[in-house]
Amino acid sequence: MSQTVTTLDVNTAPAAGHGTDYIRAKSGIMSWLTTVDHKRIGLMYLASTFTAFLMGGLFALLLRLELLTPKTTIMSANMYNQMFTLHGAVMTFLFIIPSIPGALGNFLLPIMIGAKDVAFPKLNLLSLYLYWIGALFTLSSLITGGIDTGWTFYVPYSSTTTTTSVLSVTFGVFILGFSSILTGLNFIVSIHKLRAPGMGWYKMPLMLWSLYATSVVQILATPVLGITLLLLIAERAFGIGIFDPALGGDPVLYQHFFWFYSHPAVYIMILPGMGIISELIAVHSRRHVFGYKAVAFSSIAIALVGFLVWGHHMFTSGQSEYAAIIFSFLTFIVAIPSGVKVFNWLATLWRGSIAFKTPMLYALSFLILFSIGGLTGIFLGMLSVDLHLHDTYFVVAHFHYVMVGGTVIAFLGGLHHWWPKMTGKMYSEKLGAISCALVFIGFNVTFFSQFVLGSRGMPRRYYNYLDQFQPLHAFSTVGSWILGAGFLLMIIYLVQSLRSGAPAPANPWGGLSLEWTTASPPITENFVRTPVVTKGAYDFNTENA
Ligand code: HEM
Ligand SMILES: [Cu+2]
Repeated sequence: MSQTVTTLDVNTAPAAGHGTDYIRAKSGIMSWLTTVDHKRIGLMYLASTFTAFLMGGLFALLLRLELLTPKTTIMSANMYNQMFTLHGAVMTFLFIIPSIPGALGNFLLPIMIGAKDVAFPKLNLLSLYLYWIGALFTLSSLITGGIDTGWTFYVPYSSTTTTTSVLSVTFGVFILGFSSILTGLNFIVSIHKLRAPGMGWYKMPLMLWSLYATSVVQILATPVLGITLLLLIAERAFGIGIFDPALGGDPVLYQHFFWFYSHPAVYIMILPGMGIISELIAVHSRRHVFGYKAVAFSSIAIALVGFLVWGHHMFTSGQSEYAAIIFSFLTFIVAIPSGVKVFNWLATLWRGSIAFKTPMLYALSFLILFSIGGLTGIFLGMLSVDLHLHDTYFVVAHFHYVMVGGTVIAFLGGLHHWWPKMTGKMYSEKLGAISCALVFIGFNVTFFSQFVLGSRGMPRRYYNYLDQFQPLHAFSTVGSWILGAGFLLMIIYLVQSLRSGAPAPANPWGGLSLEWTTASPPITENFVRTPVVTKGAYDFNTENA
């Protein structure tokens, strides 16, 4: 059963005149580098962002290895500063922001709305090229002396003091911003203009509402980061005196500009993940999502209220008490729409016929880890508590629970859910479950211990530390090895799946949204003819009745 009035098969079997699947339709590297097919662009984003993840992950393992002992273990203090800066910058700007919209979003969005491609296919390819150019500038610092400012590039250290490669890295991030804006633009116009006949807004999969909300933030917030980085570059290159107190500037102004983007940016990171979770929970429990409209509009609410809380990163910057109280209050407010999602996902699972396939295991892991991340965010939103926890490992643990426990886990769940559709291959469910368990256990061992470290006063970004913190640091480091083993096992069985996996059927999980009506992998044009939508994406009840 599906959203179309026609039977499932009509849109899967390539009819006469239609090419083979999008992977084999054309061959040769140039057919990829010049493609405007959203699916191919999605796959290239997947390969690029996953490479960035592996690079950032390697830096993380080296950081954790250094933290195994309170004194020098494997690297110098300078190297440590450079390593966490690049880890944070690579993971944030090259992996987590572009990964879900660029890879899964590009592959899925046109198919989910019943279209052949996004609204501006050439702009879509340009967004990928801008990503690659931005990545080259950012990573060139690996051979030009590194960067040691922290991923936030705070002034005046970044503008006047450090001798590391601030200009090339910040220029790289500046370019990456345009890649993000173009992706958002394409998604908003495609959703408004290219939905198949019959697909009203409330018939859209919730993944699309999340991508829509993400795109709004990408378009509205990213220009602020662009301007901030241009001013930093001008300050460093020409000493224009906008941030440097010695020249009449204000370094705290930089923090306002930076976080006015970077807090909404955490929603660019988490909203797409939340969209994936709605899909996984509905399909693998065969239940209509509880409170569809509430879940849909909570994405929009998160995107908008998320613009009002940036000051909670600056409670210790000397901002006025009134500003701090308002930012603290608004931070509690922004937690409400996230809570709505979590409770609606739980209500959806209730009495569902849950299939514990790998995607669902990741979805259940997300529910636990994201809740811990979200709740500890409320701790940090509390003025009196944050004064003690700011810049400690409690903060490091909090954002890893939200960004790794949330977004990365959702990304992996989505990757396993749509892998058969993207590649035409099945993977080993047994190895999938083992790897998910290793990731879940390794992650909690690595980062839960850091909540304890932070609450006992262990500062972040410290190369050496007091002996009393060593047992927990060592425990955390061992956790990072288990986490690394889980990711490694996943790479092994997914590569194996590409080489010798069983061919995937069009609809391995029994989903009802449009991507499951196409072939696995889909033909270049996606559909033999434009589908007509008569039912919602989660009408499992109707199907059962
Ligand atoms: C996958 C396993 C990961 C491990 C083991 C890990 C570990 C670490 C460690 C040890 C630090 C440095 C702490 C300090 O000295 O202050 C750090 C910082 C950071 N990590 Fe991760 N991380 C991981 C994944 C991620 C991911 C996926 C992101 C995604 C955005 C991320 C973003 C950051 C950021 C932004 C910082 C702060 C860097 C700074 O202080 O400038 N990490 N991480
Ligand atoms: Cu924030």
